[in-house]
Amino acid sequence: MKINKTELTKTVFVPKEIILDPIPKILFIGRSNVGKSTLINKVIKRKQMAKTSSRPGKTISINYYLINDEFYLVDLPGYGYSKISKTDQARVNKLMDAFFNITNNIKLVFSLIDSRHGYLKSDMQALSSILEKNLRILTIFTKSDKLSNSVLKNQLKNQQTTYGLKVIPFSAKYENSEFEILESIEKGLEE
Ligand SMILES: Nc1nc2c(ncn2[C@@H]2O[C@H](COP(=O)(O)OP(=O)(O)OP(=O)(O)O)[C@@H](O)[C@H]2O)c(=O)[nH]1
Ligand SMILES: [Mg+2]
Repeated sequence: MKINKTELTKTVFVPKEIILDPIPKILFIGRSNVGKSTLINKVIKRKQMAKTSSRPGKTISINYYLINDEFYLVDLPGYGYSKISKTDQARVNKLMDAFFNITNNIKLVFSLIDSRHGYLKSDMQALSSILEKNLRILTIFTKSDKLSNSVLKNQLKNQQTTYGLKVIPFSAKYENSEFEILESIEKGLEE
């Protein structure tokens, strides 16, 4: 998969702005601060296309990036950030519900999980509505540079045996770490 063209098409704050066109969509979802925007930047090889921060809760909108005029990468708002105001949280919940109800042609959902913690109960809660929809989900373990090789290996094995999941390790700090993700996107678009 070669990415020749990227364009931030739309930033969406309210349900009525959600994109309804049939262009294929690849989603990125995960806890606030897990590294969604950083990963998207790495995948599209743009330093600052997707806004990142050390303060979590930055992405409380849905951001659509049109790739090669062919498909969207979608940066979804992070869940599980306790400092977001009740009003904002309610707004985001409503936006996400609407998104999963009216969006068509979702090809693949990348579930981003901090490699140090693995899946937590709260991840399962946040993902439950997606699991119900029978969408294809692939797990990415982010920030793998924060673990030693042997600990990371163990973590990957654990998730495999506990959940039967194939997990892709990723670090924004490692050269070519996005390669397997790009391959998965390509496959996801074909199916
Ligand atoms: N060490 C390390 N830090 C990372 C990595 N990826 C992201 N970070 C850092 O983690 C913080 C959060 O990254 P973001 O990409 O903004 O996280 P996000 O999931 O988009 O966060 P929200 O938009 O709040 O949901 C930033 O300070 C990043 O620099 C990584 O692979 N390794
Ligand atoms: Mg973000």
